[in-house]
Amino acid sequence: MARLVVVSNRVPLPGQGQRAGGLAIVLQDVMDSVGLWFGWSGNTTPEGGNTVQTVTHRNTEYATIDLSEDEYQKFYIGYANSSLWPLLHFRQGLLEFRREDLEGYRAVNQLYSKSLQPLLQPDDLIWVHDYHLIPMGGQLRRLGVRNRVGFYLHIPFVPHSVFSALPQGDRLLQDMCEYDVVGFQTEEHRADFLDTVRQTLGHDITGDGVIHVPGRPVQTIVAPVGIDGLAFGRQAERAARSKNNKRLMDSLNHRHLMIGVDRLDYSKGLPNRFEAFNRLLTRFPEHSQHVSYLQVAVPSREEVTEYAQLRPILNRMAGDINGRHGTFDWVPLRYMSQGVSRSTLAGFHRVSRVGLVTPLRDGMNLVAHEYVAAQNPEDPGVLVLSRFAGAASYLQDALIVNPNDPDEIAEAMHTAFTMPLQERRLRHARLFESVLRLTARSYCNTFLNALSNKPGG
Ligand code: GDG
Repeated sequence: MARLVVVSNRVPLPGQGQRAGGLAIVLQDVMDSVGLWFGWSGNTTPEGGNTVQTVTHRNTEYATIDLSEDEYQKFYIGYANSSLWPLLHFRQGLLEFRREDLEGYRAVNQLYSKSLQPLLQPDDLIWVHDYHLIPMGGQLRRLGVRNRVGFYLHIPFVPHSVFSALPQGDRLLQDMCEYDVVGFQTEEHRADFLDTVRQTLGHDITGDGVIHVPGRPVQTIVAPVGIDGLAFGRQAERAARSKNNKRLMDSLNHRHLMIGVDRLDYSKGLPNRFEAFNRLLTRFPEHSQHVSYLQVAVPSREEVTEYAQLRPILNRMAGDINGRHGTFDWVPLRYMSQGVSRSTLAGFHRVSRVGLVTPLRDGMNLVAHEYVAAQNPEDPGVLVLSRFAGAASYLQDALIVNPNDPDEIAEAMHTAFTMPLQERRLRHARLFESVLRLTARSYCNTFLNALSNKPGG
């Protein structure tokens, strides 16, 4: 069997503990199939990426390079997270572009490619992940790599009219067309990509999603990410009996809990969600004193201006909501900007009557899957889900909302808190079926079948 080589911006080294972030969560469930995982160590050093460090753990070899501070700033903070991330989340107004960042991005990709190339074996299947590393496919080819190379985009793709705001965007599209297979979370993302390629590069595209780049086909596929729902459910059941859960339940004093778990990222729509909670308590005062909302928001990418600016906004809103609605024995909004362990989160999901997943845009959003998987099927909670999360294409029995309208979210919160048990069970049963269909394993199989050119892939 061919060895699988995974390339991602950050490599979660064994023993480093878990960080919030979807890509690592998905791949952790299929680690037994990964032969080599290559990427950045997460360290910046004065000499940058001159040496590759390797460590082997349970049949997987982890190979990492460091970056210099200058490389990190231009590549990661600059182009990847100040140009591509906002643009591909439809936030053209937040897009910052500097040519030196673009050149830094390409240079770091070249560094990755040159460092990876000597580690490759002729039969390896190479799977490159996410927007940080788009140029790698073409760069590896130019270094003489003849292996099958695939690329997967974890975040949305945008319509042509939005994409065209990106200076030199045509180069990026050409880079994406250097891969053998390009994968997306939803049909909509793939369709927007194909339309953008057609309009920008003029390639022929056939109904099976193949782009006919002169001389070579590029297969595009939809391969939605997922989690091991059964395992997460078991973890939640165990965690619900833990000391932390007992403390949480005691503190709730028989009130219903509503939960949100997100990286602190402007794409997750947190200010609108806080405002929606404010409106719930104002417009539906019957919930006053009877519900508590717990928001876990782990800080992320704090060196990017927009991320740093979000934190004080949420702090202020949380203070306003608690000042306005709270009483001496009830804090309506519990807002934590620190991480919580995965098993503790699982237990918290299980006892929450409402799960809030209301990003303004999201490739998929695994928290939606986790919330559903954690529920007790006999007495399940209700998922409130943004129509602009990729997850909404697959979890249609959630209460689907437009995340731009705090009133609509507030109404969905009210519906969720007052939903009869029978309807909760029915919706949960259907949602859980979908969660079980979309596993991390099925995601990998779909992608790797296409990459190894197997029929049905
Ligand atoms: C990208 C795309 C796509 C969150 N807080 C804590 C914590 N988390 C975990 C969640 C979940 C993961 O992090 C976040 O995954 P998401 O999918 O929700 O979002 P992104 O990080 O933006 O991921 C996204 C994903 O890639 C995969 O393709 O779904 O659309 O943006 O698992 O539970 N985990 C722990 N403590 C926390 O405080 N342990």
